[in-house]
Amino acid sequence: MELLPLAPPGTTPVRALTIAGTDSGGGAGIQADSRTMALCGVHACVAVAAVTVQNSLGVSGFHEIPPQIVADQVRSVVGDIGVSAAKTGMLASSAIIAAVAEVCDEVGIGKDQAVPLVVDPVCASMHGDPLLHPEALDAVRNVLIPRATVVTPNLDEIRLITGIDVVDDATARRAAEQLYELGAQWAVVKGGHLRSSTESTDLLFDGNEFHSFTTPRIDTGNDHGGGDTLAAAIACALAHGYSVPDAFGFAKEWVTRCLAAAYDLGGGHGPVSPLWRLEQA
Ligand code: PXL
Repeated sequence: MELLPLAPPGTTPVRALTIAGTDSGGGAGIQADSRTMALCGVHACVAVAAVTVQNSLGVSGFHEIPPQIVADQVRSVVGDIGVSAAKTGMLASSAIIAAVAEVCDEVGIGKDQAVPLVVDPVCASMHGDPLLHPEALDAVRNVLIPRATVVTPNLDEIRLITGIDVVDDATARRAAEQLYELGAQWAVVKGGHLRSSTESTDLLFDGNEFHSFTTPRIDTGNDHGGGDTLAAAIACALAHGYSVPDAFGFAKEWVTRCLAAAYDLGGGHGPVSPLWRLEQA
């Protein structure tokens, strides 16, 4: 696969911003985003929206950052450092989503703006622990997704957001159409969680055409942070100037390599790992 270029030592890399939650276990959330960004030649700016208490066995609690502080982090880094792409992950509440939407409009992040926005509409951890208050689902549908250049829900999130149970190609297409109708410029439907196939096929839809991307399915119990890594890699490729379909194609190969390099950690699910890139010349 074609890797994203690293900045020569001492030169300023392209920058991207993640607006998301931390993971004390270092597997998902901002920690996954920052690792992928670094290894894709991107300087990661960070707006912390929530602090989770978690290890490899699950999330036992979280603390939300005041919405104004979340927005201020975005305003602060965009005004000084500048970013070429942004992504959202765990935003926890409708108040944080509203503050993020407002500041993104103000600083030019989002669909049809200067800086593209990848929205990973995080609702729950892989263990099923909630990371979004149920009251915030309407804000995800009506405030967050309409600002997305690309939206990247997993199948559980699609069920919560659209009510559609994706089980085959027809339901995947219907889900992509509904996500597009909610206002996303590009909708992704990830097939990686459909356990029935030896391949993982994802759909990308822009209201006109379905693009389909297939990689071998990597069966591993260690897939913590996979969704975050995919969305972060899309943001990295966009920051490097890729089109959305090319960015998605890159990100799908990236996360497949990261799944193949995942490692055991603690007593539960280990993280996908982008550290394989350190072995490349
Ligand atoms: O993988 C989704 C995710 C995103 N953000 C945070 C998380 C998780 C999953 O556990 O903890 C902070």
